[in-house]
Amino acid sequence: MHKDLIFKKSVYAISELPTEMLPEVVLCGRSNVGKSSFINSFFGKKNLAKVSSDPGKTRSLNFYEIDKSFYVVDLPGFGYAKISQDERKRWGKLIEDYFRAAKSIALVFHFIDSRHEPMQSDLDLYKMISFYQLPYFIILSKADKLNQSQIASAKKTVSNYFPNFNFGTNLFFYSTVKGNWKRAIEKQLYIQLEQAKLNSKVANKPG
Ligand SMILES: Nc1nc2c(ncn2[C@@H]2O[C@H](COP(=O)(O)OP(=O)(O)OP(=O)(O)O)[C@@H](O)[C@H]2O)c(=O)[nH]1
Ligand SMILES: [Mg+2]
Repeated sequence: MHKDLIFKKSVYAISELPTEMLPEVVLCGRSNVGKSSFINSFFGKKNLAKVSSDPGKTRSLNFYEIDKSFYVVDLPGFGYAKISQDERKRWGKLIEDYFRAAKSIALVFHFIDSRHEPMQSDLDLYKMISFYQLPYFIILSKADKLNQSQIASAKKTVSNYFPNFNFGTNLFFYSTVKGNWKRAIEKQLYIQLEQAKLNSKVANKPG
């Protein structure tokens, strides 16, 4: 399905954002939840994004270009204990500055490890991004680690925290190991990208 996947650039300061405008699909969430793994698995290119068993692997905003038609932006994960206070502040600021500066975010993917309850930092992230009123998906990652009854209880838990989200529309399970959850995300992703294109055509219409 995806033919052309390239790593575009790493951004360490807002002044370095790509100048070429494409719709952006932003991946955010706590460290180690599987954001970078998602890129490799979902877009079917091994080792495109750097993944590690050490949390805190992604330290910049990493832009990947998909089929010359949109960017996937891999953000550094938060909540990683072993980084310095200064570095944590710098990441937090970089992420907030990015949301403020970005002009073409089409969709936000917020990853939460399906084995754990959403944490305060997840709620804080949601609150921060909600301000921008962007299309927003929650991805419950590593679902291969759950059995059927754990899946059911994860569904209940997350619905308590995020009552205005619906499974199959903007709330999904995902696994890099089992492929059965991919299709639903893919479908909604392309709906949102089409919508973003339409919106930008309306916004750029002369007169
Ligand atoms: N079993 C299983 N393991 C996964 C899955 N997704 C990611 N992992 C593992 O989880 C670990 C962290 O994955 P990353 O993709 O590096 O996580 P990240 O969210 O990018 O982490 P940061 O860069 O620190 O923010 C790696 O060891 C992955 O192999 C999944 O769906 N199932
Ligand atoms: Mg990462």
